[in-house]
Amino acid sequence: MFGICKTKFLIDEPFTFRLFPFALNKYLYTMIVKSAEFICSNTQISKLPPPVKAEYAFIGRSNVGKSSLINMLAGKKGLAKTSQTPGKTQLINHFLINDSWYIVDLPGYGYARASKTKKADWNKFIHTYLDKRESLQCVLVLIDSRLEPQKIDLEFCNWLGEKGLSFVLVFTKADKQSSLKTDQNVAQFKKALLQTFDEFPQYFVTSSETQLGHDDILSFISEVNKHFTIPSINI
Ligand SMILES: Nc1nc2c(ncn2[C@@H]2O[C@H](COP(=O)(O)OP(=O)(O)O)[C@@H](O)[C@H]2O)c(=O)[nH]1
Ligand SMILES: [Mg+2]
Repeated sequence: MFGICKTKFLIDEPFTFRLFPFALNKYLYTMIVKSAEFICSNTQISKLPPPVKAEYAFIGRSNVGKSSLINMLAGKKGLAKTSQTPGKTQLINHFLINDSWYIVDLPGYGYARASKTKKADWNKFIHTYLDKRESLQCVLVLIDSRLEPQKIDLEFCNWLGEKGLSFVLVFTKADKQSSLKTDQNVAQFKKALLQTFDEFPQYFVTSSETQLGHDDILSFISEVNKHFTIPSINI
């Protein structure tokens, strides 16, 4: 589907990692979101919608700004719920955009007060979804642009790398500090990630307050959608 690139994952043996072949500055137009609707919440992988539409999983630490970003992209304030307090429910939420592709809202990781068992359950549930979902095109890993590289984010990226899953990075809340500070934190994250990867994935700097990143992310998704073909399994 995409150019397959051998990328060295330094901790392990070299592995196959899908890279997106198009550069950001090649995007010609922005997708216009005409409709965005909530389809379902699931606690069971077996009950997800059939994998016949391209889907994009949004994930990150609790409070990273995931719901706000989804609402911003969809142009609908109340679509994904936003809150100051991290939710307890572990749900996979599907939102259908323009009747053609899904935004998938995954539970946030790294909620400090969750018990060990809860964290293990989260891992199993999410890892199974990410690893097995045939129609998943890309994981958007949200990173708080105000922070220095966080171990939990790097570990998650490394897990995606080990599994050979395609991902891009989305740095959130950029309006909260100067662009210089954001650039510094992105550069630090890059440095940290390059200890285990030999290429830095595509990334976006965003703000749900100012809409920064809106056009670029939607253009990226629109480009990937062009290459989507319905998987022949499980239909
Ligand atoms: N200034 C600013 N605040 C944000 C942004 N994104 C999220 N927030 C705030 O950060 C908090 C957590 O956001 P939320 O979307 O609920 O995070 P989630 O837990 O990852 O879904 C809320 O108070 C949001 O208003 C942003 O881009 N800029
Ligand atoms: Mg949320």
